[in-house]
Amino acid sequence: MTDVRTLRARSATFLKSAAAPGDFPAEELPEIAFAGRSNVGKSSLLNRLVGVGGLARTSRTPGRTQLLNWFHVEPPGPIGTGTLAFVDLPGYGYAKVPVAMQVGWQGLIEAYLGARPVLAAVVVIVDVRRGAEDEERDLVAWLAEREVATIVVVTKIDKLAKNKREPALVAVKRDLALPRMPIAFSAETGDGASELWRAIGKAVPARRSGG
Ligand SMILES: Nc1nc2c(ncn2[C@@H]2O[C@H](COP(=O)(O)OP(=O)(O)OP(=O)(O)O)[C@@H](O)[C@H]2O)c(=O)[nH]1
Ligand SMILES: [Mg+2]
Repeated sequence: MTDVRTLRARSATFLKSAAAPGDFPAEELPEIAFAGRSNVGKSSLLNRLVGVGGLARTSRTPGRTQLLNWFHVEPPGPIGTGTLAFVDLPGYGYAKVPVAMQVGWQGLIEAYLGARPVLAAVVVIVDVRRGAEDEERDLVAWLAEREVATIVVVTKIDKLAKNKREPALVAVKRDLALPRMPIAFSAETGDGASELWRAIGKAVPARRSGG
C-alpha cells in the first residue's frame, strides 16, 4: 500500500495570476479551485497537497492572496488523472478590507466560479476552530445551485485535541447539510492529503481514450 503521507504531486508549477476575468488563462485543463475565508489556510493546503512549500504564497496577514493564481499540477500516479490546474482563490469575509474591495473580490470569485466550464470541483475550506458560518453556508449553497462539485475540507485540525476533532467534523457536516463527512486536513502534518487527492481524482472527468 502507498503510505498515505507520501502522496504528492509529480510536479507543480505556477502558471498565471489574474485580477480580472479578461486575464483568466485559456481553459485547457480540468481545474480544481480552492476557496475559503481569508487566512483559513488555502495556500498552505495547496502547498501541502502538491508537496512544494512556498508554491502558493502564505501569510500571517489575512487577505494576502488578492488574485486568482493558477498552477499546473501533475497529480500523484495513483490518482490516475492527467495534468490539472489548481486555482488558489482570494479569501472572502475579511472584515478589515474596505467594503468596495470585498465586493470587488466577491464579483471576481463569482465571475470565476459561475462561468468556468472546465471547473471540475471546488475545495471549500473551513477552519476547524471556527466551524462553518454564514459565508460557508452561502458558498456551498451557491455552488450546489449551479451543480458545481464541492469537496469540503476542515483544516488546521492539528490545532484541536484529538478527541475534539470528530465532534468538530460532525458539526460542519450538520451546519452545511453535507451528504458525507468533510475531510479532516492539516497543512502542518499532512493529515488528510491523500484523502483529498482521492476526492479530487474522483471529481475529475475521465480522460478520453485515444486522446
Ligand atoms: N497549525 C496550522 N496552521 C496553519 C494550517 N494551515 C495554515 N496555517 C497557518 O495559517 C496562516 C494562514 O495560512 P494561508 O495558507 O496563508 O491562508 P490563506 O487562506 O491562503 O490566506 P489568504 O490568502 O490571505 O486568504 C499561516 O500562518 C499558516 O501557517 C494548518 O493546517 N495548521
Ligand atoms: Mg492564500
